[in-house]
Amino acid sequence: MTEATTTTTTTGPTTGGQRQLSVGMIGYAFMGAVHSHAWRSAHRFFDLPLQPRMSVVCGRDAAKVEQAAATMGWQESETDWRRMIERDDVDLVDICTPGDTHAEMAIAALAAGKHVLCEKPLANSVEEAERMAEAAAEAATRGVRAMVGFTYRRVPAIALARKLVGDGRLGEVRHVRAQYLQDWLADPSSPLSWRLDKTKAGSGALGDIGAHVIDLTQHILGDTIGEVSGQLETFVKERPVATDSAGLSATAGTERGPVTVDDAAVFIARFTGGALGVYEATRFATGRKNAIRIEINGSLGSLAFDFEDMNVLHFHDATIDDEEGGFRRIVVTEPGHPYVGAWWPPGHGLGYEHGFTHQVVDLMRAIAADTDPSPTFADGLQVQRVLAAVETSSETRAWQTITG
Ligand code: SOE
Repeated sequence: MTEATTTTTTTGPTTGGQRQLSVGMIGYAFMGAVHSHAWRSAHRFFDLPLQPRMSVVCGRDAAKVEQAAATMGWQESETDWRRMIERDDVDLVDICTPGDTHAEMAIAALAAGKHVLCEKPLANSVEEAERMAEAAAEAATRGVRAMVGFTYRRVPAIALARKLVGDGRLGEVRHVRAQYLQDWLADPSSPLSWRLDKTKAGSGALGDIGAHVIDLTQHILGDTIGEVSGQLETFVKERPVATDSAGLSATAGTERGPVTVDDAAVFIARFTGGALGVYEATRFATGRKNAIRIEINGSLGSLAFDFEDMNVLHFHDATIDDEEGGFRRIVVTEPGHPYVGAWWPPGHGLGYEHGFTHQVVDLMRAIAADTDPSPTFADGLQVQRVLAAVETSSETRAWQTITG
């Protein structure tokens, strides 16, 4: 591991009395675009202790990354991430690259005294995630902070769900039902892009989208999964190799190659606090585009959420008379709802990109307050352990306990 070279508390020069946080981002495809939007918009809507400065975006192709810098609002572009993390005008490194690069980049950035925001899942293996969590814990002693991008925690309806559970409105939680359903791979002629390559992505639907619902349900409950029993399946074993890809779109070539990750993952779980969980993650649910569905049943009530109707949370209060009971549709667009007051007048609703803005807002506030942002790399490691346990369970056809 690289020696820690810098002791730092952020940040660069001040603008109008406000400290600046200079950001360097690695990767500029789908996640890079939505992260750029977040860095661009955060200070326009939220009162922040730090002023983000979009210093530099990094990618391997000089012409493409220069174009991305111009389109997405970065001041400069760079082709060497190692050079980028050493720059004086970079206080925070935002990692938006495939999982096989996360450990090396994040550990190097933390050692160089740079705060880190790293896309999910934290890593491609438990071993990498352990090294990252260790590096983050050490960096925190120098005031250097690290966050993993489980963005959906910052959807207002999800934040409200966590609050209701935390306030005891559901009583004792007994059932957790969670699905992440997409269909962008259901067509067998869809090209083989990096998300279908285990060496790059670590796993398929399990890590790419299953990781989100694992994190979300643990976050809402304030509890962790203790054991799992699961099955993975690869329905389409071979696809045309992509000649080019951008975000989720790719161009198919004539050559064919093997799919080395799961297309779908299902598992059952036991939470340490006693709740039972049923999980499903698939990119083959025809007609479902980005359906993150969570239902939680407790002794005093239930909650239900679907990202395809993301400004709504359904709540059943089991303490009121049956005659007046049933799920109530809470429209989460009011100023008192988490994050909402910073945006539009009541009732106007938010979209996919807002969760990313809330993520950088919370990250900047934590950095300025010299506290760990949430979710930490330790939280990312815990999710990684659940992913690994589901994979092992699928191979061994046996229950796996989450240890560590
Ligand atoms: C593709 O399945 C993907 O872009 C994921 O990688 C993201 O994490 C998810 O939020 C949307 O879908």
